[in-house]
Amino acid sequence: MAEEAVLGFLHQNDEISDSGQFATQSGISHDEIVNVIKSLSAFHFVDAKDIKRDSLILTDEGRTYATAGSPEVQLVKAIPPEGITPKELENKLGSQIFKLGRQYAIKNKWVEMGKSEVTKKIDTVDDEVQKLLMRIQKGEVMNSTEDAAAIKMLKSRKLIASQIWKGYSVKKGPKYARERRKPATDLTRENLQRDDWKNLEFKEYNFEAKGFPVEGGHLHPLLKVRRQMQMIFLQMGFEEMPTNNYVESSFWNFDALFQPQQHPARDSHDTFFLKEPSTTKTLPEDYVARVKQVHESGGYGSRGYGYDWKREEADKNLLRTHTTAVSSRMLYALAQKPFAGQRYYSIDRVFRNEAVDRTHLAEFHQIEGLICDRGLTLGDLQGVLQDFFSRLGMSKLRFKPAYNPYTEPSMEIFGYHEGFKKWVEIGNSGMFRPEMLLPMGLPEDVRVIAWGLSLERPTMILYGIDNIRDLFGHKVDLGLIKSNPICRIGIQ
Ligand code: FB9
Repeated sequence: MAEEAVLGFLHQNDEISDSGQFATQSGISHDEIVNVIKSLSAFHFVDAKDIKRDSLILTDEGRTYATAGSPEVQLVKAIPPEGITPKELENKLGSQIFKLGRQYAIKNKWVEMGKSEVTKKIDTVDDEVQKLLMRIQKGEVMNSTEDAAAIKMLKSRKLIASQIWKGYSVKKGPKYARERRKPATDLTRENLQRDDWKNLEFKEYNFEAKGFPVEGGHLHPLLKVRRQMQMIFLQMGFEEMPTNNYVESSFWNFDALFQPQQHPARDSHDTFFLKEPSTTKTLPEDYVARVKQVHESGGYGSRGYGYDWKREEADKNLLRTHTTAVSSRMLYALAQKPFAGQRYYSIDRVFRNEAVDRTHLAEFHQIEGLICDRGLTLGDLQGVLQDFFSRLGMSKLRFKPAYNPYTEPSMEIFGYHEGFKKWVEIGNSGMFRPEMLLPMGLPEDVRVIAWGLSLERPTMILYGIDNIRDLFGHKVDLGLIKSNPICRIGIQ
């Protein structure tokens, strides 16, 4: 109906100068007119130009007084000729109307507000405020000077507010027609058979239109970076270690790594111990004896820790706290064969009973690399770290002495992040202690250099994710999974 009205009007007239007045005249809501103008102009049936003007609208309170009358007039009308007590009057009007009404009725000298009695000084009163509100409600133009004062007063009483009124002036467009026929969106067999395609209006082809989003699987960013890390290790000649056992014995997770049984990491504040199965079934007894030995009294040039090592402590099952537990198994297995150098890596979940915060969850993915060979040095470790991290786009490294129970010397690794313009801690590393390697049966001159980092930190940095909870766990943001970049090479 609005479309016929607009196209019809333009058939007789050159222009609709003001869509607002046109709406009032044609008794159609301005919003409906505006929607039609927008759609007709989209198809070039009309040319529409914005027109704006400052308009006044009633606030909620203003709208109530436009119907019920201003509070001061309501108050006067509620006072019987013989007067009334303030309490009764307030009950009649309600406290808001009573308070506002009293304020303005007194100001207008319409009432005598005694402590115990309220009387009115006038019989009839004209509700100027209500009249003004209704004129504004009807959209009447109010630009006279006395109107200006009234508008100022109504604004100060927060009964009206200014609002930019947006409308259009409309002229015929290049595609103007008395009536819009739905443009054909397809040339069908019927059109050809009926031969009516000649006078069909075809809808313009929108080559910019986005196709339907192709739903498909989405790799979690963690798995993309895992793949990236895996590729780097494989390109550097490393072999992946089997990490498919989250449950580990304290022996391989701690004792084999020469981590003493009273080390703080070994109590349930840091480690998830298992209630069922609480203890491990089998351990290589001869090797266990050597581990007991080295913990208690040393050997291999070490004086050990000199404490009473307990088998039952080593038997306790736990959720592994690091994939270094897998490294100890693999190095022990390597020692049972004629020695050959080996490069191993692991990327899998580890569990730590830690406080959860923006960058820490109770589980994360540890990445570990190790090289086991004769005569390796700390320089070799720094060299392989340089190689590894430069393939991740971090070529400026710094090493800070650190301590791990199972490596000596140990180094924290820092990389300079060009984007953040700061040094970031990107991992930890060291040379496994002889007290760990020799009881396994590895030859004297075999050294093992190793390092570790997390998968979550680089992924958060690469994908600009601030809170680890958006990345991993039950609060993961699926939108992020679906809309993250295909892949991000290099850190920068
Ligand atoms: O991942 C870490 N940081 C990091 C790594 C990479 C990165 O971007 C990459 C270049 C693309 C950005 C940041 N960290 C290790 C450093 C910190 O985040 C640290 O606060 C948190 N660490 C975890 C442990 O938290 C308790 C990260 C995790 C970590 C730490 C040490 C090891 C493994 C993981 C190790 C080891 C190790 C040492 C010696 C021998 C064998 C293994």
